[in-house]
Amino acid sequence: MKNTARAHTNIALIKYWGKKDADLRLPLMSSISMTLDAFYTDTSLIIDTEDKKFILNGQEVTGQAANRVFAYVERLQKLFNVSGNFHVISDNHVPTAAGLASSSSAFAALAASFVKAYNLSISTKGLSILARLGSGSATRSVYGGFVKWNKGTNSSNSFAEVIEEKPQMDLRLLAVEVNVAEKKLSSTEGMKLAQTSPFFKPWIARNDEEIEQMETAIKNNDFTKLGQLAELSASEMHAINLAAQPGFTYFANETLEIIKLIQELRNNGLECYYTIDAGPNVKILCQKNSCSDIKKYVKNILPNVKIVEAGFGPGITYLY
Ligand code: 2P0
Repeated sequence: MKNTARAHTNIALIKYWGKKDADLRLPLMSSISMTLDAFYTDTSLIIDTEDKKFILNGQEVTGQAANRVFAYVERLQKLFNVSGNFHVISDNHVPTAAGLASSSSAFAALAASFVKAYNLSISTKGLSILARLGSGSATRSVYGGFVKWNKGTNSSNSFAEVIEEKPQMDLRLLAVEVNVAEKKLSSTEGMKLAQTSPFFKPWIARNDEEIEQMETAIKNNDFTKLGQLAELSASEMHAINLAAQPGFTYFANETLEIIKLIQELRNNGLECYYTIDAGPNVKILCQKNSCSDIKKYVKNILPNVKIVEAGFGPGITYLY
């Protein structure tokens, strides 16, 4: 029986950045993402063990990170009226060089391994709902390709669906890791603060239109429109953060240097766009034939950054 679940990370092209219900992780906006092939988490849930353990990349984890994982599994146990101690064994194949958060793949893989361990019969839609309870972005990692998370109005209608599972679009992502050791504000905390910004409400009001435009760009295989919309969504999110009360930013000096470079490359005819999450790292959206030139230009201004290239990844799979 295949007990290990594999989920890939995703990058939001239209951002999720605000909750209307923190406990249920119900978002204030719908979002659209691209699942990535290069980064994934493999997780097995072993049940009816003597004690409770979280083992990540071969090492036992304790403290806050372990407590979040335990609380999540216990929450699912309550929901399904099952019990028992358990071991969560995870391997994260998210290279530290990528500067990508792994909570999307981590909670999607954990939700899937829970369902498998207890032999529950649940649809992929149901799995997407369960993943959402662990981390909002995990709701999208259940599927591959281009994915949309409909915000919904309650826990049973807030889940993701596929827009295109195996997209034909010529689209690559270059994850550029900026070298900073600053402690970052978690997504959960950042999105709480963002709601104090005067630009937050106008942004929410634009969500339906932005989602519709992005879906159209995907359906039309329109890389230019997709890039423009993704960059705008990221810029809006980060402008909101700057104008929060108190204001904050995830940007480092290098983040701005790369943004300026991307604008300059575009002005010179090399088409590429940026998107940025809750950290200083920049993800560049580009087409296959321009990847190597773009990497070279980034290295010219920042020789020490690491760059990892990714394409479209699949949804949940079960291994072993
Ligand atoms: C996203 N990001 O849509 C957004 C856009 C970054 C920017 O990190 O609090 O880890 O667990 O629901 O899913 C989403 O943060 O936050 C996130 P929680 P999550 O991917």
